[in-house]
Amino acid sequence: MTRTRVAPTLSLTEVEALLATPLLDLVFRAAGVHRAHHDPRYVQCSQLLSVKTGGCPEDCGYCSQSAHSKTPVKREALLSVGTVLEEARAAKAAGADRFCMGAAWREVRDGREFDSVLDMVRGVKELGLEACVTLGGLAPHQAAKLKDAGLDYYNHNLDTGRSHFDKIISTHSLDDRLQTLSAVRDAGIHVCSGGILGMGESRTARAELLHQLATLDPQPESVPINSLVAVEGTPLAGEQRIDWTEMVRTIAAARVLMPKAVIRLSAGRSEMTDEAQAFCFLAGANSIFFGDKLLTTPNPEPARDATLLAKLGLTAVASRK
Ligand code: SAM
Ligand code: DTB
Ligand code: SF4
Repeated sequence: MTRTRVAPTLSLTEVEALLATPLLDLVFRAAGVHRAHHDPRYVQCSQLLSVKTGGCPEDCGYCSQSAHSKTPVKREALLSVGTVLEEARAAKAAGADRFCMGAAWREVRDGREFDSVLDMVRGVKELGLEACVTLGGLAPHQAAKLKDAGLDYYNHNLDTGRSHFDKIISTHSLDDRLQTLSAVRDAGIHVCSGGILGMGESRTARAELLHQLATLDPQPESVPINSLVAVEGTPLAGEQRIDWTEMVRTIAAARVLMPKAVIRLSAGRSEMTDEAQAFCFLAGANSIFFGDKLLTTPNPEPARDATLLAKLGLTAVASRK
């Protein structure tokens, strides 16, 4: 695995200045960085599945699955390995190259359920897909078991900048999240970590998030940038949707700061126009969640995505010749 080392001197002020660059100058610069490090014709496509939905003890203010919020999402048991592998097969047939399984857990607990998740990872790998999981906090010995099962990526988002974190989540800290990322990294699993825009945060908080991600050493291999999907019953239900230019700006800055990472234009695409998404791809996004559902909320229809990619001359990684 090639690990990107960063200049240890990257300052928050520099990241703030980057984010404040006139939009078209920033996109132009980011597009150059993108083309220097990636083949811009390809888009990595991950399909998500919620393998354990709802009833989470954490109080993340954006989340439909928190037991602290009264949302339309019902608590469900862990899906069976067979059901999950059926979904993974369908995702592969539809053109996904990675299958990402999410659980509404605060943290992984050793036992039968974790053993089932390890079987899911093994099964996904046997299908010839990359495997990713997002299961909450993780201890080093659990990360080692996931690595042994063949896991490629662990997703654990920092969500927002340090100055805004405790306005959104009180039941765990940003440092808890960083500790899990260390366990993932030390086990030799690729790190997937990003955040959410549109939770009432300032530009400075967004700069803090990017600074924290870009100064991880090594940098994350995968960086999802989500736009809040405002869910009825959550504390952030009434939050105004973020302007599309802020999404483009943040993606462009992430691309400049983390040249080798794959940057994912993640949640929130259903509410974005094709034109705004095209701008995000130009600014350096080279990954999407694919399939008509994210974890509990809608994602664009696969046919709409296929049309958009074709119009832009982009190809899903799985169709790479
Ligand atoms: N429980 C685990 C955790 O929190 O890490 C894994 C599942 S959690 C749903 C995964 C990530 O999805 C969150 O960290 C957050 O960044 C993102 N997410 C959740 N709800 C969202 C929403 N309504 N809008 C945008 N992103 C969201
Ligand atoms: C990520 O950054 N975004 C995904 C994935 N990692 C796990 C989750 C998006 C969830 C959107 C809200 C939902 O569908 O519940
Ligand atoms: Fe949602 Fe994960 Fe927070 Fe639980 S820990 S409330 S599943 S984001």
